[in-house]
Amino acid sequence: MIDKQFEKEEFKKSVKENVKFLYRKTLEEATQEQIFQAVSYTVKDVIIDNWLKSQKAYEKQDPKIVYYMSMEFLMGRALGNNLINLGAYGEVKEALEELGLDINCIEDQEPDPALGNGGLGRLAACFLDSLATLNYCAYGCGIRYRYGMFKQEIRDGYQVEAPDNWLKNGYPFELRRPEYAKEVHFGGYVRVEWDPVKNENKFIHEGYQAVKAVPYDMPITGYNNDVVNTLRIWDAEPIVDFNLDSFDKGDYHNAVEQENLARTIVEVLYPNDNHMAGKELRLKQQYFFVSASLQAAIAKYKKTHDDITKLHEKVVFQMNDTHPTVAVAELMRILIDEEGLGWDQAWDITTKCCAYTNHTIMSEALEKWPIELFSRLLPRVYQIIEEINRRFILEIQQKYPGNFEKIKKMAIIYDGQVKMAHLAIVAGYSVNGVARLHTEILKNQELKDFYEMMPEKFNNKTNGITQRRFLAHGNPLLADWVTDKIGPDWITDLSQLSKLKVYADDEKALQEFMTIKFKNKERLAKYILEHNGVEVDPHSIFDIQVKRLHEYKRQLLNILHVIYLYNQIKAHPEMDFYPRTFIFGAKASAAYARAKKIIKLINCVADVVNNDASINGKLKVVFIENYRVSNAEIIFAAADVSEQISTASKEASGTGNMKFMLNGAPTLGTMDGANVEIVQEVGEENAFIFGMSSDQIINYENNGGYDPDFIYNTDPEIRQVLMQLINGTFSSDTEMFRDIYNSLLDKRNMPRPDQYFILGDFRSYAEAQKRVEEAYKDEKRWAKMALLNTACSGKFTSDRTIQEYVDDIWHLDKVVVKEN
Ligand code: CRA
Repeated sequence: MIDKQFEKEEFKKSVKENVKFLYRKTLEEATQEQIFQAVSYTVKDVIIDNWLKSQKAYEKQDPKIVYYMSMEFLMGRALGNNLINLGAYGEVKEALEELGLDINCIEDQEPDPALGNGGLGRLAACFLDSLATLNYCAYGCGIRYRYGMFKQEIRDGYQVEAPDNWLKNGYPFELRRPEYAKEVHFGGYVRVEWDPVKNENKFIHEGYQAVKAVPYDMPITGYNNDVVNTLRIWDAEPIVDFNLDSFDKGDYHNAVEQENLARTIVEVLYPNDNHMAGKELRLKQQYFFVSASLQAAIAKYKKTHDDITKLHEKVVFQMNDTHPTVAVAELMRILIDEEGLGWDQAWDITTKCCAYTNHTIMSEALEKWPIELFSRLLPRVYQIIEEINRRFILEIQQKYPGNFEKIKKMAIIYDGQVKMAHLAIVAGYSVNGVARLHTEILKNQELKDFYEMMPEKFNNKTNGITQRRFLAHGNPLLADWVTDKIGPDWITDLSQLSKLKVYADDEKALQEFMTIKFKNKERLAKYILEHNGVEVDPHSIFDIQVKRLHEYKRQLLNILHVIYLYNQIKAHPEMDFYPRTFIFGAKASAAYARAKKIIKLINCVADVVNNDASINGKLKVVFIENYRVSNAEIIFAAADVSEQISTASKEASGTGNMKFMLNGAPTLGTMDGANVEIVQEVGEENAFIFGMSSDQIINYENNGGYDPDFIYNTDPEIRQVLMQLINGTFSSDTEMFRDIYNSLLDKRNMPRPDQYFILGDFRSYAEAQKRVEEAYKDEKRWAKMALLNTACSGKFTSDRTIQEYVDDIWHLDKVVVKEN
């Protein structure tokens, strides 16, 4: 049933009134951006009613709550998604049309709230969508960065970063909640005082700097169930009262420092994906939002419950990677210092409330903090971690007497560093990986010692994505077609897609499916022309790799293969070659020089290839600027081939792979991350698998690597490609790509040349690409493959993932908000 506010006449009236009140303008005078704001306020009105209703239902039903603790939430735009979930997209689209407005243009006015880097942050956003849709009470807890993920501009082929001032015009879908502000303390020292009543030491934190954490709430709408949950992100403000106090004491300097701390702490998202920079400000950010979120969660619990020792019956904190792991020590601090519990009781509660998800085995991503920094910034929390560590080491000694290797490998504090993963595993009651292969590698390699000591904690939760955003909203043509064929239940039960399998040999259905794909390719071609000024042919194969730029993801393998194809076409102009458009989209961390060079290389190759008339447009290379959630939706819908070519064992799961599959693009990939499960679902004959296995890679790594020289020496075509990196083919500056060349071949490259086995997998990749071409030439075969990818993608909904978290880890209660 459609809400009254979305009856067209009501809706139009409300939009006009909002334009008037907000801007003192008529609709005709208002800009598109102002109309976006007005429309959003109308939608928010409806959401607020459901938000209140949800809160009332939660108060009455008192369900267990999951707090999803995450440094990142890559939300993407809210307007369209909210309309989809409220079941009002069509209605509003028509109402806007009647006002002479195009809903796509209005949606395009919204800045992407980009409070995340890549997969991990987008996963958090999909999880919130699924939690609300499945009727679970959940809070997302994070930071309201003033500047989100930087905007990427490409100038002269180089990435240039521009600030993402997403709050510039005010964000309509947020609500400031000053009444829930909390204080967070940094620095200072811990004074120990004897408590004669309790007959024990008291620990008093003094001389600290304080920051006020002020929450902003964003509504998270469930699909057609009136549920509205909350993403609570914290802003930092100086504490005014304390300031005045400081002035009185003449402590001017301290007052200024507190003011500075408040200003800098939430300033900007660290733009690293899968990499730890180790900056002090980052640890401040972590503690800031964790402390505020825990304080708020406990205050909320205490409002309606009086036994703090039963906290775990109503509350669970899920730690999204180690970034929020300081939560376990902060929870101990609150329970001991503020709630007055003893250590054992506090530990019992903490270890029943905290659970940890691991998202990577990349060693440079593992968080380790120098003791000096940690104890200076968080003296009381550090004390508690020391005690956790002391007790854990005793446990190790008891279990493995005399085995000092175990202590060395497993201690939380060792070698002058605090190891956050070890803390998370020791204090968490659950440790999960994000795809089957990844969890197996954790158990058998990276976390082997922990798995042997506490196997009951380890479990797998294969990632998922929300079909509401990545099919219903991003690909309306296919969404309508699917609904036409199997009804609308797939929107909340993606396993229904398997019913599409009966159309795998139905010529009419296959043709419809491919016609939709073609229209989506035209839509993307239009976007590329408008935003990149490159003309691409929607009849060519759209071969797409979009994801963060990282050496392990091997965009370099892709572009080297493009060069190889280019050489082939030039050498054999008569060769039968199906036209191909290679599309890239990727942001490189601002400080990751080699990744930025790879972007430059892609653009330089594009320049040469796209402007070489002699190849008759058979090859095109496009780098889409500023890849982000909003253009991702358009890109996935238009893909023929999904490039998932990471070095096996390195990509914990991947989630882009699932979005492509859902939209009918077969995977060209390695047996890595969730690709393994994708292939299992769709069948090997409907994917293009290549490359070394994770066992082979790990085997090489444990035995000092492999020899890329041998390949260079014995394969002249690969050698030619490598030569072209340094002989001026793609840049008049022959030194331009020297570093990339050296990364593959120079013995001095650390830790070893071609660390990611690009040359090792090159031939196998080229052969797989050949198979792609052969398959594509056979129209019927390809259509069947594409359709089967959509039909077999049901497993990869985040609804399934969330239900598994609920069943195995969180044990939440379903709530009812919508009365029938
Ligand atoms: N970079 C993994 O690399 C995975 C996501 C979400 C990552 C991806 O393979 O799909 O997490 N890891 O689980 C990560 O951020 C800190 O580790 C990612 O997004």
